[in-house]
Amino acid sequence: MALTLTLSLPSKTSHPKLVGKEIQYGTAGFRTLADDLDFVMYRMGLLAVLRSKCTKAVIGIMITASHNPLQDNGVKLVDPHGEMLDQKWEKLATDIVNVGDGQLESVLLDIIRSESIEISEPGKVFVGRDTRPSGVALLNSAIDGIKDLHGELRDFGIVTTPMLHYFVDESNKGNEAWVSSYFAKLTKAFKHFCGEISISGAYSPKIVFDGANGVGAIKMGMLASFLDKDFLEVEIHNGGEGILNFECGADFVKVQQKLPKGLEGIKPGEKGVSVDGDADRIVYFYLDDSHVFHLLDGDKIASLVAGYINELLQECKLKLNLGVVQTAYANGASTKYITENLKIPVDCVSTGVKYLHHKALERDIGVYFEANGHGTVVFSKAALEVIEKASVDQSLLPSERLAAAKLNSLLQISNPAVGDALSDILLVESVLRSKHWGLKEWEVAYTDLPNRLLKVKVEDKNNVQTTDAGRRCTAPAGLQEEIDKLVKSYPSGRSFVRSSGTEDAVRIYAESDTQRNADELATKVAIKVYQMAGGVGEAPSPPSV
Ligand code: NG1
Ligand code: ZN
Repeated sequence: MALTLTLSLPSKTSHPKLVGKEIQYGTAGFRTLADDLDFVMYRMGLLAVLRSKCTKAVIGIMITASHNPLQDNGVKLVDPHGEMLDQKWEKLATDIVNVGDGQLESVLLDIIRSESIEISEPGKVFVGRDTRPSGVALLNSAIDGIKDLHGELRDFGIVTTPMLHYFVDESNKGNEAWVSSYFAKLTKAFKHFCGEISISGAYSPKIVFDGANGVGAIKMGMLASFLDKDFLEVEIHNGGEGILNFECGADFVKVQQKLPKGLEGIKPGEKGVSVDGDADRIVYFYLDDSHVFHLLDGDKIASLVAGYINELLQECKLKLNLGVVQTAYANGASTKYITENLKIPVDCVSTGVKYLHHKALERDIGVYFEANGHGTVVFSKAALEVIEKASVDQSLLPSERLAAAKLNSLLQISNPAVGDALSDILLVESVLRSKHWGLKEWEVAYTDLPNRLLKVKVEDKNNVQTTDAGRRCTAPAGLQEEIDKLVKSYPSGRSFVRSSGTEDAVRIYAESDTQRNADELATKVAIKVYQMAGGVGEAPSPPSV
């Protein structure tokens, strides 16, 4: 039957397309200067309604540019289970954003046809945004798009990215999706886990919290109000008085490997925790007695949490399949420790949470973390049932039942939809409390290989193409061979380059036996990228040796 459907888009003329270069739905959706995003938001509002009609489920729109500077913003769609947008639809998103105003209706009709969308289905969209002032106008543009296709809207206001993912997931499961139910679920499980464990040894429930001047600070304040100080004592810094992500937050601390602004007064041994601008990443840190800075990043969190889950599985003698998922940015020492010491299998996948999440779902229990502190624990329904059953199975030893009960509440603390800084803090604190550890006791498991992350601007980042989970470079021709030659001359050397999915740049990662060597290797590789992949602006400075 011929489709006679036509679309009228009354708000289209208020959101004209900017004439500029193509933009792509990248690792975390569209991300660029906020000033350039008005028409993108409008079109994502339209697309979200179509995606909702297509999946017959609630879809999320999150407006954030995460750890990027204040003047940036971005948008990503959240799929029905709270996961990142389906890859086929990422392509549709790119198509819809890059067509001229004149073709917009016909591209939408193409999607309706090719995806067999029943236009009379309801379209339900949840929206949320971080604290960026630009988010208000951008949200209104998205709402125009939602309304033009007669979608229903629920606006959660300022929320963390993982909260929005959680609300979408819960709502589609038929559960309540309220801010209060989110906090109640996390804190109930945390209290249940910690209630039986006294505070002793090197453990302290106090954290010195860097909120990156963003939504994480607001929501941490709310989370803390559900917990008294015997559970978690939080001293909040960078609560919004300064500039978002400026010299603070998880990305700054991880990349610069130093204290964030505002936490200069942290005392040796105190637990520092930084989140990023939309609170989906965390890193821990502390100063030792000589005021030397120590970082405990996503790799350390993965090893702590997976190691502990493994211990519990052994104690309750459940044969569940546990695995860790990392990316090429994981420190080589962490991968070695997890596989050789903990004897837990590790998969390496391409950068981007969607890849980690999907790989982790292949296990009964999957722990995934990017080195930058983005990650969570996921588990199958069947695994949870086995654990729940074991926790009350009178034929087991009391110690076995107890281990299963602990595992059960630990899994309830995680946000299974996506990496979540707030739930990750509660996870880490649960494990540390259970082991009576401070950060030093956690840190000694393995020593990070010194590393350096750099970036280089090039004319077109698509000049750099990679394979093997981003670890080998296939274009420009000859670059990989140059990297291989450089790597050979550094003890424990490893380096790779890939184009960023969130910034207009090529990233360079290097590790080696000393910080000096890691820095030198990273700089030499950066110079090669600059020379061979069309570097723009100032060339990376040669190492001073
Ligand atoms: P890109 O810009 O593609 O490297 C960065 C992070 C990713 C992921 C996304 C989403 C690094 C090296 N890369 O991606 O791991 O977190 O941002 O925010 O940390
Ligand atoms: Zn983020």
